[in-house]
Amino acid sequence: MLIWNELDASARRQALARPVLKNSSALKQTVSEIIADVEAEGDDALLRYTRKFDCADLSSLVLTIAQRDALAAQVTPKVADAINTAMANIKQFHQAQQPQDITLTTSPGVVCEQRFAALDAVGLYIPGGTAPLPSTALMLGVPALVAGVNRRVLCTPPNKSGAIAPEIALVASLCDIDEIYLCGGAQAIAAMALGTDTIRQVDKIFGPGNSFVTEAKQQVSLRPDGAAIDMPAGPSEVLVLADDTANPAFVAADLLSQAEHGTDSQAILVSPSAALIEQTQVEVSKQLAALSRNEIATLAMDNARYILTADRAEAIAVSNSYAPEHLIVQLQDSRAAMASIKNAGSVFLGPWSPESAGDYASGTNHVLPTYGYAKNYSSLGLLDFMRRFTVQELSADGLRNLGPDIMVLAAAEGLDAHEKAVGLRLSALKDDSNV
Ligand code: HSO
Ligand code: ZN
Repeated sequence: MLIWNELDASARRQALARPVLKNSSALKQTVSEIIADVEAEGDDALLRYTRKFDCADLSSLVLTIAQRDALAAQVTPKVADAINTAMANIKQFHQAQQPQDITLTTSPGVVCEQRFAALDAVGLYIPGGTAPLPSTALMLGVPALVAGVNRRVLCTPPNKSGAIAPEIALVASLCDIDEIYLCGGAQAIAAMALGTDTIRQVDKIFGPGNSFVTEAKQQVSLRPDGAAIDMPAGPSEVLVLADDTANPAFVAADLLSQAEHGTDSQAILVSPSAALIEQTQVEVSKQLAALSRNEIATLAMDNARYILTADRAEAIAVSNSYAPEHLIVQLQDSRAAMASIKNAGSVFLGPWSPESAGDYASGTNHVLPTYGYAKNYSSLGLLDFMRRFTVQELSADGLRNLGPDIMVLAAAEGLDAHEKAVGLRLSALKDDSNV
């Protein structure tokens, strides 16, 4: 247990430090070679890397709609029902985020508009690996559908026999995704960003992944001929704010649900109650033993931090400076704490709001800013699948009124053509007073 009051500035920084990201020069080099190979050889490179990394010898990268639906039909009715329930909630919450266009007359005869349009083509990356996550497919597929994105492309690595998890196939079918490619890793990101014969280029790439995927997203996003990305990524994290009114078993379970994601997951408990911290530690060891991903969770919990603060206000201040991806608040009157909570990707209020609710089914998105980016990035939502642009229209009177000021500003910047573009029109208006 760390006692916040006894730590100096550097020990406090250390206590809230994130793990160093694996972005060595070797990783950067490997990823840039993969991207270059995909650019030069297209589908051949994709098939070769899929043989090498996924041990799948594919004749085609495409999962057809018939194959998608045959896989989807294997999902048990119980799981299919739960997927449908989750989807309905996620759909409702993202539909409610539909933005309103603005039309405003800023000065007489000068109309300014702000409009929103869906992106034309998006790439949704769903990792494979030890735990393929159909919930992530929902978190990306639903807002893309609701936003009205024209081309929704899903890339996910195949298993050795060239198939994907039936649950992912079901989500793809529910989200009406008909472009599915059996392709993962940096090579999938390169293909979606740059295009190959089979996989046409997209405008923006979404979704989590391992260090290769994350690095590839960074690299393609820096290329003018590449694609935009959703947000920078780091390991998943949770911070629980709890006092002695909290149930230690609930707190422990929330910390562990983060820990089981990966060995680099961050789990932090900040509390003004030493007793709650001690009871939670006992609960953690008890619950840890029973988890099927016990090894992963144990390694992650080795880096867990338990921080004792002087009071509730200091606990909230610690959380704000860490800026967690997930913030779970189990304080007396958790709702009241919202007034001072500033930085968090997603907040879970009160004893009955486990992170799992937002991970799967309540309706909020589980793609969230990690690694301190909750200070300056937002949680994923409908607007990330849209772009915002403006329109303006000036009437003759509008230009008559505003034109002289525009000309003064253009002259002050020494930009003659700008000045003329107004001046010529004003002269034309003088010549033709009927306009
Ligand atoms: N907690 C993860 C999302 C997830 N959890 C998927 C379970 N499945 C990152 O927000
Ligand atoms: Zn989770």
